Amino acid sequence: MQTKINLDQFLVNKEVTLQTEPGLKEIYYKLEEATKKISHVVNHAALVGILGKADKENVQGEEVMKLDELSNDWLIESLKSSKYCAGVASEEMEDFISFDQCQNEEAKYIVLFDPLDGSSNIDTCSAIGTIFSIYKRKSKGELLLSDFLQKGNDILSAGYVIYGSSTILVYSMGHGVNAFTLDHKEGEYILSHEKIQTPTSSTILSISFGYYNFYEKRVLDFCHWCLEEDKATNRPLTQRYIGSMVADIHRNLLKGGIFLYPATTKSPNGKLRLQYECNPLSFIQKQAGGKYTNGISDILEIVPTELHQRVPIALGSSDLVDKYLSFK
Ligand code: AHM
Ligand code: MG
Repeated sequence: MQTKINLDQFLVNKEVTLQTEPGLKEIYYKLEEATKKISHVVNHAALVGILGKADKENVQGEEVMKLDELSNDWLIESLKSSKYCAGVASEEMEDFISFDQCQNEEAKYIVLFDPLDGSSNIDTCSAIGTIFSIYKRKSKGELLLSDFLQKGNDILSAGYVIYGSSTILVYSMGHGVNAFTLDHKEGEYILSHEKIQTPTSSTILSISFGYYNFYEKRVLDFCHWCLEEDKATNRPLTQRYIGSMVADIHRNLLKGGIFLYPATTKSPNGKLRLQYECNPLSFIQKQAGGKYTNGISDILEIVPTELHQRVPIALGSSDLVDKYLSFK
């Protein structure tokens, strides 16, 4: 039988980035700790009375679920206990948090996260996830807002944990994408997908047609192209849209496809957040050989001007992203 490699062993033995950034190892231990707890509670949510709404709205006026809050608290608690983590910013909080240790030289890293993406699926047992990215802070002493407004290309490491039929942690430190499946019995993330590469061509289209009447012409033209019949290019494409970005992206990462959350006439910047969702997932997609765009430029080159910035996004297999960009 093949020897099992857990995430901690993989990081120590295979992750070259740790040679220059050894503190990242501990940040990952903390992310593992928190996401294992989230995974457990997501699996038992109905039994421990934490399904449903928390009876408040987040900074963006969206409904907060009880599990959103709990996941947020656990990530903060775990990361706060690392001397290497200076502070965090979360999709669920208006401002970033500076930890006491931010005054110390060792506290080199900051972490941005969406604690539980796809919240609207929590109560119906569909896949949801935690998305994270780690940056090196630029300041010394007190943390500054500018530490959290770095462009995606400054990411040191990013990834996500999908809580689906399995719990899987997918990450990259800029040298490819690897995935680890949580062995619930052992309580360890075990290497299950090494060096993931997104197929360059695919037949999966992931977009919400609920906004059909609000998309710009270019998006509609692309969708119409996807739905045309053409055997040579395997069209029409199959439509798959869960409404949980992590789940849609994870499927497309492995099988190929294109995921779009474009601008609409009602939301000219789309819905998804640059720092918490689009940057980390574009980083992963790039590392897996796929493409990503806001329709005009390179998402990872956008310098954020605020903590909760939104951006339209299309990402996935390179042939489909190129095709999308060919429509004007
Ligand atoms: P959330 O972070 O509040 O869960 O919102 C983000 C989610 C994404 O996971 C998903 O792609 C999108 O919202 C779905 O939105 P819509 O219901 O408008 O299609
Ligand atoms: Mg989200």
